[in-house]
Amino acid sequence: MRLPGWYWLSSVVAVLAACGAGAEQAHNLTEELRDASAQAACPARLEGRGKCEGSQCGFQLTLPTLTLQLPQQLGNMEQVLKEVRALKEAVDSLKKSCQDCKLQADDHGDPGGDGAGPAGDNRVQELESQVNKLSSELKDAKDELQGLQGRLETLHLVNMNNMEHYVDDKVANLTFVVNSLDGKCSKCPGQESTQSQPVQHLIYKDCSDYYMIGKRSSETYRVTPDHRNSSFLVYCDMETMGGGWTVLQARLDGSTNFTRYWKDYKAGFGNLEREFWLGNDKIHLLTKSKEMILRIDLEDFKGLKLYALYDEFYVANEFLKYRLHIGNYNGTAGDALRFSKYYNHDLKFFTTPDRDNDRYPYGNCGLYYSSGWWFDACLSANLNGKYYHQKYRGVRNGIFWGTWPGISQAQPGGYKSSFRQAKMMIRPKNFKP
Ligand SMILES: [Ca+2]
Repeated sequence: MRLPGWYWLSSVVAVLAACGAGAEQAHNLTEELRDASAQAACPARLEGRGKCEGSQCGFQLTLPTLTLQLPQQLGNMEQVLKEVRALKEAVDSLKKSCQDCKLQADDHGDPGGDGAGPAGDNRVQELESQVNKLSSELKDAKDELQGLQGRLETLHLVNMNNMEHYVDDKVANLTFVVNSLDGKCSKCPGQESTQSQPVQHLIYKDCSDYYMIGKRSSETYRVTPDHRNSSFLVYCDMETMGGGWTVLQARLDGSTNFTRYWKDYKAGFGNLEREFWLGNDKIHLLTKSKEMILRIDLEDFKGLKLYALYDEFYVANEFLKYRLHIGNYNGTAGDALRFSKYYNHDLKFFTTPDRDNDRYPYGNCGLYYSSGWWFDACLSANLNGKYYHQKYRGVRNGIFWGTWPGISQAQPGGYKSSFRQAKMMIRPKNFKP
């Protein structure tokens, strides 16, 4: 930048003034300024420029090398500047590589990973919608799978029952053939010794078979309802309504505790001559062997005796949780097993205090009512309840038959009726006494 003439001149004058000479003096004493001592005192020199005349003459000022004393902090300036330069280079390089990246991404049709642009937003939305779609498809597939699983279970149960019936039919046919051959052989020549013996069934499947060979005494007999399983003892009622009954359960005096776990109800417990539960595995084999009817006999402490008859009775195996199947009701005690839409023991699984297969979602009916039974949610009948010797209060966990005369009039919290006797027994449907 060029300074104005007046500024330049005034500066020179100021320098000379600092050296102890006036302006006029400087103008007139040019020669004296050349003096060495003067030079040492003031290193700046002012001299004329070549040959000239009067006021046209120019002057030349010579200044020594300028050395400024700066604050110490300014010494770091150079280092700072270096760093700033390095930073700038780094920024430039980053900027360039960024641009390269963007160009490369554009080449590949990918708007880049920052997702900040509208293209990025679209991509995210697209991905989101795809994820939502997949999630909904997954849910549909899961529902479908559950449906299929349910159908599979139903099919499995149906097939199991069909197979059981098929095998049973075959075994029944074979037993019939064997029995008839046995009868024929006893008449064969050379078999005189056996001819004198009465023709007997090879297998007594239940009490009705003993009745058929003339047994009329009510007592225990050995039966083999299924040749693939071992035989076992049962109590036969040969008197009630023509006889031939295989007794499954009996309550007489409270001598046997019926508050028991699954394994006891499975195997059976008690005394066959008194109070007992025959056992779910045995009941299953007996009802699988032949088409059975069920008779229930009840007596209260007033001496009232009533009965219920079901023209079908089948108990499934343990795998199917001893599910109950009952047919049409007939009798005097009322159809308490199929009391209503909400209290129906037909087609229910067996539940014990340690095995909850009932339809009550908030707890175990077997635990609450102290017994093993085909509980619904929970009961309109329970012949395995506690044996009370008289009416009782509290939880209705005694022997119970919901259609018993007067029983529905019981007040909540009031006294509950109890039963002196209960008995469950079965007989083949086609039995003719
Ligand atoms: Ca339950």
